[in-house]
Order: sequence, then structure tokens, then C-alpha cells
Amino acid sequence: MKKVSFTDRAIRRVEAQLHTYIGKKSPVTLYEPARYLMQAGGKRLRAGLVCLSSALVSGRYVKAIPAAAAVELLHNFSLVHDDIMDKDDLRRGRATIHKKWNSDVAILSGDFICALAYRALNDSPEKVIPGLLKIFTQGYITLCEGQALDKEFEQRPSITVRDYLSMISKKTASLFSVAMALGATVSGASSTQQKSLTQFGLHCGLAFQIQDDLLDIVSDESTLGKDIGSDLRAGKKTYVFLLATETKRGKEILAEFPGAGGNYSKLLLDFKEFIHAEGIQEKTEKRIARHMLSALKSIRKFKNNPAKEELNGMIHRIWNRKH
Ligand code: GRG
Repeated sequence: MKKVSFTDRAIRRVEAQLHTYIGKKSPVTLYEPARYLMQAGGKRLRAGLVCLSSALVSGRYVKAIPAAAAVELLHNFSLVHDDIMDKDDLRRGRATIHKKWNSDVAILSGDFICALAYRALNDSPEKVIPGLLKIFTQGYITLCEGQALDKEFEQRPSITVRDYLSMISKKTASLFSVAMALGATVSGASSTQQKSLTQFGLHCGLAFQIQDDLLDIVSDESTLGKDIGSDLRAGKKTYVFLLATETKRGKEILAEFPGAGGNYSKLLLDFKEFIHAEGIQEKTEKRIARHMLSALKSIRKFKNNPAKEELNGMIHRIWNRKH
């Protein structure tokens, strides 16, 4: 019989907690879209990180379950609004909420999921709520800043790798850091421990986003469960995009994307071949590896326990992910 991991057990409890928030039936146009997305099979990475961070510090994660649910809700809310903003049709292999229902339903259910996130946070042990609120709210602000920069960059011609890294550290890595910091806070971590765990989240999140950008090009729609090549069509300044624009051929292919229409699949194939041949894919993979290793390094000093083993395992799982 397969051994149930520490993380799997924690996630089961998070799922039960989430159900208490979204299980209600009416109003149908509020609860149904929320359930539709939340039960569509997200990886629950951020919730897992909250629990593992808590368990790394104290050996326990039960008190961190509401905070884990809160982070997962905030993440899901951001996906609903991001899909509206990017006009994406697919999420987790299903039609996005605005596609299946409409934008009004998607905006409101997104707001609702965000409100539930605060409700979940508030279900944490009373003593730690002020500390959690501070981290969570700052993380939410940072997330919005990252998203705003991402949209601004679509229109700006000259973005540097440094700009890009700063943007993704806000848009994506901040929530990974928040997850780690919340788990640490619930378990009463020292400030040194907090710092190491936040660093873990930052590097894991940076690697995750750079990898997400790469998967948008090299994966396929059925594996990824979302629109493929959508970053290139939207003119998003991803890591791969920025490296490609350093070459003449790369610039030429990328310039064709916005108006490609029906030829867009062929163009994506050309671009895929190009980044492989030019070593851009390899360079991107090296950057991902660098951040993954930095994440691992930041928790080296914690004493060995099952949570540490599973955090190491999680880094490798994310590293090898296909979606
Ligand atoms: C709109 C007011 C307002 C605030 C939200 C929309 C937004 C600000 C931020 C969006 C940030 C965003 C969507 C970042 C992308 C992060 C990312 C790569 C998500 C995919 O995460 P996975 O693969 O998803 O963990 P699953 O489906 O597994 O949960």
C-alpha cells in the first residue's frame, strides 16, 4: 500500500476546510463558479507550503490549516481575475469562469473568493491572527503591484531581465513567500527562521514563474490545461522572450505573433525550435535550477524532520512538473 505523505494528509484537511467556505448552494451564481474552480484540480502548492513551513518549525501543521486555505483562496481569486484580464479561455483544463458564465459572474465570484480568504485567515488561532493579517495583506498588495507591472510591461518596448525578475518576484514569488511566512508565524518561528523560510518561498516562486513561462512555449494544451503560447500572443515580457529579443531572428519571430491569426501554431513551433537551437531553453533551465538550489540551500540549517524531507521533495516535484 502506498504511504500517505505528510503533505497529502495536510492537503486533505485543507480541502475539508475549503469545503466549509464554498459548500453552500445559493446564490448559485456565486457559489457554483467558486466551487467549479476550486474543485477543478489545482496543485495546492501554496497550501502545501504553509503546512510544511509550519511543520518544519514546530513539527505540527494543524493550526496552519486555515492559513493554508486562505493562501489557496487568494491564489484562486487571482487566477479568476487574471484570466479575465488576459482573456484566457482555459484554466485547469476547463473553460475559465468568464467563458463558462460571463465577466460579471467572474468578477464577483473572484471578489467573493478573496473575501473568503480573509474569512479563512480569521479562523486561525486568535493569538497569531494579527501577525498573519499583516503578512497576508502586504502579500496581497504586492501581488496587485506585480500584476500591474506585468500589464504595463506588455505595452513597454524596453524591459530588462532585472525588471522582469522584480515583476515576477511580486506577481508570483510573493505568494510563495507569504505561504512560508504564514506557516512559520503560526508555529512561532524565530526571526532568523522566518527569514530563511521567506527566502525559500522567494526562490521557489521565482523558479516556478520562469518555468511557467517556459512551459507556455514548450508544453501542449492538454498537458498544461490552459491556453498555450498565450504569453507570446499578449506580448508578455517573459524570461524566454527577453533572451530571444537579444537575437535578430528571435526579434523577427516575436514580431509576428500579435497579428499571426491562423498561422499562430506554426509560428509557435518555429519559436520552439529557435529557442532550443539557440540555447535559450537551456539558459532558462539553468536559471530555474539556480533558484531551486537557492531555495534548498535556505532551509539547510533546519534540523531534519519529515517536513524538511517533504519540502525538499516538493522542490523536486515542482522542478520536474509538466503543468
Ligand atoms: C485583480 C485586484 C486584483 C488582484 C489580483 C490578478 C492578480 C492580482 C494577480 C495575478 C497573479 C498571477 C495570476 C500570477 C500567476 C501565477 C501562476 C503561475 C499561477 C499558476 O499557478 P499553479 O500552476 O496553479 O500553481 P494551480 O492551478 O495548480 O493552482
